[in-house]
Amino acid sequence: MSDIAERSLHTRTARSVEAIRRSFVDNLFYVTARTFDNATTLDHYTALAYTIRDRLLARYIATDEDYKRRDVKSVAYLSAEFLIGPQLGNNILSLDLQDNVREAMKELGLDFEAILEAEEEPGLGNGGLGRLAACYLDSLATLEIPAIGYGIRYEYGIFEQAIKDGWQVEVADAWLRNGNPWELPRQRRYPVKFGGHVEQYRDDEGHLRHRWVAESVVYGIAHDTPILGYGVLNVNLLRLWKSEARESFDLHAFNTGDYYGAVDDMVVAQNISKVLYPNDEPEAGKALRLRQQYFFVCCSLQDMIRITLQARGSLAHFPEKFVVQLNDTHPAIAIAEFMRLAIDEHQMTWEGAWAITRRSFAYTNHTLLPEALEAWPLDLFQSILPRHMEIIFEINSRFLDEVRIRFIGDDARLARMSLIDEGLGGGGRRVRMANLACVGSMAINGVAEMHSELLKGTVLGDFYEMWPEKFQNKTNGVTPRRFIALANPPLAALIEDIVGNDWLRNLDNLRRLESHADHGEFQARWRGIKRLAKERLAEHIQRCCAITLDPDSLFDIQVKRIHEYKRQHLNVLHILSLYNRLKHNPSLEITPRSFIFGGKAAPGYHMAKLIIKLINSVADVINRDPQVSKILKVVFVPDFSVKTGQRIYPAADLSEQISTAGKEASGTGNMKFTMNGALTIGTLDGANVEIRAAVGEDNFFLFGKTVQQVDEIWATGYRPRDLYDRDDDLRAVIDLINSGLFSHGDRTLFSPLTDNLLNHDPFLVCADFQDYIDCQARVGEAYRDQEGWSRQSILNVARCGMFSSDRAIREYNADIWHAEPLAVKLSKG
Ligand code: NBG
Repeated sequence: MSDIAERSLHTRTARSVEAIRRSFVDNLFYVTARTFDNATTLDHYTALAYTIRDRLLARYIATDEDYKRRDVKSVAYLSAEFLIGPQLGNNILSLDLQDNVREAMKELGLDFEAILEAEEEPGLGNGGLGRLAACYLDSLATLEIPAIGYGIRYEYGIFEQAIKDGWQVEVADAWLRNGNPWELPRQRRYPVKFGGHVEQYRDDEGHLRHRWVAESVVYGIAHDTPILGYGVLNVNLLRLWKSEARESFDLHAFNTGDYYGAVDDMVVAQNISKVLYPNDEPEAGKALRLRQQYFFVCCSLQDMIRITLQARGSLAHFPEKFVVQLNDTHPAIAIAEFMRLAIDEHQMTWEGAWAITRRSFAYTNHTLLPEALEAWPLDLFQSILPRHMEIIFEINSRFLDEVRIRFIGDDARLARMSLIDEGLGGGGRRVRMANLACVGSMAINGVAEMHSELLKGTVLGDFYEMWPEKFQNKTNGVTPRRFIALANPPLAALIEDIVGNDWLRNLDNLRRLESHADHGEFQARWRGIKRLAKERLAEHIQRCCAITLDPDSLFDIQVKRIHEYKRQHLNVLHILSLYNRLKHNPSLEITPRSFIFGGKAAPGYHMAKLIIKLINSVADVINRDPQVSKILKVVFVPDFSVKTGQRIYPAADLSEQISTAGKEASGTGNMKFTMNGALTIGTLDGANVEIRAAVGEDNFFLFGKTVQQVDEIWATGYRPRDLYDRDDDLRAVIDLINSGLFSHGDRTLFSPLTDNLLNHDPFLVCADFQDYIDCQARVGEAYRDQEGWSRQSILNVARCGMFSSDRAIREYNADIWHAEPLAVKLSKG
């Protein structure tokens, strides 16, 4: 105790400007081996990062000790992705050291913003799913709920995107090349087996048991990143596993002279945590991906079991020590792995182990797209995880017996619910991971109201009929700490002026802004802040893309992964319709707009890459057109990430959330834009529905077919070409793309895209086109009334409280996890 007290005392004095300055200079010397004269901005970053890290360690250790002493139950959030973003600014915010650090850097004559900018973010996720996991860790810590995020320490995260000649080019993301001040490599390591076969034997009491004789073993080594709560002392853990060979090299092989064979083994083992798979491609059945999933799940469960045994002495107490949330199906193998560990290694009975499993696991589904539902080829699964295959067969046979009793004679249902897809439609037998997750979990949730409802009626409908009580909704949320306070300090300051200082922990307090929505003076300050953010983004775009934007124009922004269902091409068609109108009538009064895009396409997704090329080609023509470019500009900002996002969200006037109804599970970018005062143009899809309800129908630009109308269109037969024939605007823009204007005369470059729109149009771009164009005209009109627009913008922010991830986490905890919050104390602190 006195030990902690001493350390906390140390941190107290260490908070002064003077101490930060001294410690920074020390770290510059002792960590980076630089002096003030020859240090680069990156060195400054490293020195400051260590300075901040030193100041959070007392909290980190106190949390560990308090959690242990109080024998808490923890939430284990299992996720193949954590997109945590840059850490320095966030940790400074959580420690409430912003003013002092800024002052210390100023005294040293250093540019604090430039130092923050030097951080290379860990891109350990693809998009919304990974970022959601990071927001949830932030809220768990802030709400003082003991939690560990478990995942993979990919050596290479999501690729960096460069744009060459309008095309996306992928560059490997060597994010660790400058070191990583935030991670603490740990001694803790666990063995993970792969391949081989299973033997049966009788134990001393004569029970039949199974022994997995593996073909190879790798080790998982824990790397911990502290996750600080805001306004509290709790520091939770993000524990990521790095794969390594059993020994640095195999001594036996070495002694027999096979040095290179031993090196090979090492390389094979290290490959497991080498690189994150980009998503949005149909499941390719990649063996390495399955190994990654099993690898991190196996290490994580061994870690949880160790902690349980240490605290309680018996695995039977697991549900009192942990509740395990499966972030999509990527960690669903945990159900079978827990059974294996319990039965084979801890000698539990099947029934005992299954009862614990069903009390401990919960599953979040993040997509309705059938092609994104994971199903592993059975042969592959069998060869990598032979023991798990047996266990899954056993779970399945017991489960299907239950189904048979409930639904007598319903063979079609049995086939649909089976954990094994028998592959009768071709494609071979497969293991269905979503079914495994449903069968082994106590709770199943979707991520927005509409998505949760659709799940019950479609992909998980059979499971809903079997266990309606398991199904829940947990609408996504995002952390206002990062997406308002860090991303938009001037807005945060204005909010604080009006609503007081507790809003970052109680986002509903933003309601107090409502009464100011009509105040002229307040509106003017509001517009000033938006203007500032737009100028900042314009500077960034000037630097990265050499395109000049007018901060007075309407900033119309769509940033997210590039996917046909998200319909970036619908946005492009609107731009082209404006272009056509301006060309025909140069004196036409149109609200000046800057169209800003950003987002990565999966490397193997050709249509998405063609959409990027189209955006850039349209940008080229429009931005160079002396007449049109006075009114319209188009930009594709390369390498959209958490970091660039923090610059982009605050600058938006209009947020594009235009997915085909029924396709976007929730969306979270929509919430980040709303929090920063953008108005949304959107369909009734995902969380848009709830955003519209919260901010008010009058403050949201709605267009497009509803889910029901979409279903009807498909049921009655959809012929996009008829729309093309009938609708002059639509025909004009599609013809324009095919004219060669955007492809140096090549009329075929974009035909995969336009042919698809005319012949199939799987995401109903043509069907929603006219409604979208009309709605955009209303947007342009509304923007001309700056007072009216400001009022709506203020109301959007005032009413966005429910989209805080704190609300989401409170709901998860109340309805699923039941973990007791524990306020960490620094004695004497
Ligand atoms: C994504 C959905 C988004 C949702 C995030 C977070 C996957 C599989 N799903 O709509 O597409 O906001 O998950 O829930 O990445």
